[in-house]
Amino acid sequence: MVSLLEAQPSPLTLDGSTTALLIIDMQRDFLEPGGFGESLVNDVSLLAAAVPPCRAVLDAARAAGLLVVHTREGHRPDLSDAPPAKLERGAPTARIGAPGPMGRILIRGEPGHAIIPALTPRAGEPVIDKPGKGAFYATDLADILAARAIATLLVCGVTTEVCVHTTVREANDRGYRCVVIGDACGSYIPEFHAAGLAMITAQGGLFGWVCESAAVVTALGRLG
Ligand code: TIU
Repeated sequence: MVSLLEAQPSPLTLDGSTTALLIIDMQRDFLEPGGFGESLVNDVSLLAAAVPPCRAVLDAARAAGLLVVHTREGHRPDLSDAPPAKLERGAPTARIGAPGPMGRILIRGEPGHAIIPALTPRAGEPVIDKPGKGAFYATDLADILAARAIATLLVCGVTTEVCVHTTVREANDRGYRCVVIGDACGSYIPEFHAAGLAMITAQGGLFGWVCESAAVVTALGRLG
């Protein structure tokens, strides 16, 4: 069944059988104090506004029977998959792998690496552990999407201009129709959030479409 989604720069049709919801890095390490986001000297409370819209589209996607894929950014405990160039960059208050209140920062299996409780994956929903910013790099995401013949990605999560954008750029080059759910994304830097969304729709849809979570809920409701 097909439904029309209101979006910028134009509406587009959604086929529930070939559309997936991709939720990027809604992890405690980015959204809660004491994690990686705060170690980079960010105000993590700026990301909180994205949680209810993410929850709304997650509920709608589950009800419509869409494939839901979650991602987590993080590294192996021995840091063997963390390039020195990533570890040494910037001036964080605590580096990747350092101990923090939610365990070692950005390390798989630590409490801070987990997806926030409001968006906990259900059994059967793939969770992609990624060492980079893009969700396709060094993961089996492309295989999972191909196995379900997914052509359209509804993308949300954090942060807009970093892991969401990198993933959308990767997906765009791989031929996916990418729809970024603007209010279900968030950034520590509000002007980067706005610019990131503007870049998606510029020039007639350079990387795809941008829409509101309410529009996704409406469109998916017609599929269910
Ligand atoms: N998930 C993600 O976006 N990783 C980041 O490091 N984002 C920042 O904004 N720093």
